[in-house]
Amino acid sequence: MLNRRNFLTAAVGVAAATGLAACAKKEEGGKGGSGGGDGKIVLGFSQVGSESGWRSANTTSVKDAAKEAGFDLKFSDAQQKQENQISAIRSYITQGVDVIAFSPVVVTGWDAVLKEAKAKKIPVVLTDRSVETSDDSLYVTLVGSDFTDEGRRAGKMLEKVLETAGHKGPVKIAQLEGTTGAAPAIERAKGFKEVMDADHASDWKIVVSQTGDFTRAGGKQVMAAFLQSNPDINVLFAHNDDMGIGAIQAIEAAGKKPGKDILIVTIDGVKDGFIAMSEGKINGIVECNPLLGPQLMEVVKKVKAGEKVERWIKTKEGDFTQDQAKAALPSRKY
Ligand code: GYE
Repeated sequence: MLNRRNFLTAAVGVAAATGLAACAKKEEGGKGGSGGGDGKIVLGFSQVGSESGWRSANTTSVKDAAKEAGFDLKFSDAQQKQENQISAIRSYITQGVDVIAFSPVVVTGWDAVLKEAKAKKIPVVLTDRSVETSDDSLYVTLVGSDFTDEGRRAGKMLEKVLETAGHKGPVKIAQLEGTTGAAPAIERAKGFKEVMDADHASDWKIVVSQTGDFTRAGGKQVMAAFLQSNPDINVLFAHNDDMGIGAIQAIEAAGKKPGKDILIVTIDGVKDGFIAMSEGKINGIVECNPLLGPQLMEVVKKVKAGEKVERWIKTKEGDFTQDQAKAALPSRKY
């Protein structure tokens, strides 16, 4: 927590200092004028949905930071549907906002709408999740986490968890994947597999893997099916806390003990994840920081002013084991 807060403060400080030093060039990054007519920066933001605790915290952070920065924020929730995000972005283009920011639900299929934004000279900032595009000029920067590294950290976390539990014998892993085609689902799986292939090719095996769409209901339903088809699973790696929490319900319903019969590693670090961990039901959590709002607003200001920004502004985060859960719980902000 402290690390993260220091990092954010430092990042904002650096951004502010750079902003003062550089003289604001209009025209270049944005449309030159402010779409609001009252001098406020108009930011169109298309959110993925409200699928998880992480997402709620992220939405609050974006809204609060936009208010704090004095922006006119146009916000829409795409309910995890790409077509909704595409129409939201189109409507921001039609309205002539200054900057568009969005957290893309999946990685592919954005080129057409991003080209429309570019044609209207509206800069696009990605936040949280990345896209795959043939044309790098279609977005300015990504403000978000390194999901591949989070997957690797989850692999390393599982090593610790197995050791603490004194686990012997084969490690039969069930993986609950995030939304199919989403950057965090692809990259977390990739990072985890890297660790597995490099150091545990003979003793770890992913026996089942399926999407739970980053939701509790999805996690519960898919885990129940996993337990039916593979009752010998002894580890669960869930791409987010919410699916892990849903899975805990399914594990208990099957008469097993989460955190004991099935060791659980998740990613995010939302309050409910920490509560489950302090109750011994989750064994390790890899943090993914949702409080991206302040960093995002700083970047939007710079982009609007035509200043150069880094291509990827990474988020700093930590890892937590059960013995740290109780101490960390009161200071969890989301
Ligand atoms: O881990 C999950 C959310 O994109 C990092 O999306 C985000 C992920 C997060 O639904 O809980």
